[in-house]
Amino acid sequence: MLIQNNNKKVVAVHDLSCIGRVSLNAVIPILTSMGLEVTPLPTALLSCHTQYPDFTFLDLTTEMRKIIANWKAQGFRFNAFYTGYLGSPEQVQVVSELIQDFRRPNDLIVVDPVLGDNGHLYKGMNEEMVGQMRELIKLADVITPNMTEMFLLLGEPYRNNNFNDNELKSYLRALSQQGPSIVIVTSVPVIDTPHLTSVYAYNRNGNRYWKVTCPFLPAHYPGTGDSFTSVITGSLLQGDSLPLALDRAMQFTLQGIRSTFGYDYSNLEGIMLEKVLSNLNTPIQVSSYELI
Ligand code: PXL
Repeated sequence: MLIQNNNKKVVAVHDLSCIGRVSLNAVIPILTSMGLEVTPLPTALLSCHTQYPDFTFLDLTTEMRKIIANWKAQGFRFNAFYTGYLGSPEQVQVVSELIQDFRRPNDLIVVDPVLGDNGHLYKGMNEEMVGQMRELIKLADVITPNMTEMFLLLGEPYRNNNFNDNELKSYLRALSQQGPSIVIVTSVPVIDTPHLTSVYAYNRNGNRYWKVTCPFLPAHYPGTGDSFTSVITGSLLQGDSLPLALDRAMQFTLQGIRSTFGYDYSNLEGIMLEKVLSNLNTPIQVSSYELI
């Protein structure tokens, strides 16, 4: 008897930043630990991520086109496409074509619309990128913007206080109407409770809204969004429900932050993934999701 390899294959379209546990440096170990086969499609090569005061940047758009053509010619197949930091508006176009060429009916398309944080665009991002990202999310099944990215995609001014559940639900619904059936918004502040942060999610299939809340530590670590969305992607590909995927991703990210916080350490390096990767193989202990 021939035994088939049923491993799921994920194309991970992110940059490779040598320093700092962001993008491919986070995505590959997390998805691999979750039993998925990762095919990286690097979008750019950076000496370190763009929150460092200085970095080198090699755009890989031309190489990406060659890699995709080569995969196409050899008939390679994948089960999921997960995109993150993209280096230029043209690259968004390349990724849209990749998805449209390769996607099969049961494939999972996850788009993390990496554009900015804390009300600001990341260095190198501009309005044209925002416009392109609005197009890319139309192809996605799942998107995971933070609050800044949510407002950019909706074309509304950024604010970060006094949200009630109904307001958040209408934002999630508005984003879902643009294409993705699942919308997950991260780092939502909790009214009058600065030590907590929430993730809100909407699944148009079933018309359900979910919320997961966890402690907020006053430290910023680049790449936590990449870790969060990698666990969501791995969890959904393993067959978990959306609320369970939310719980796993939230808990893993919190474990990573807690394992790092307290060291004499440059936060720019990101969370110490090495210390918590093995937690991805343990069953969830405490579930905290709510249906709202
Ligand atoms: O997802 C975060 C990220 C990824 N890649 C690059 C970045 C950042 C955030 O700063 O600069 C290159």
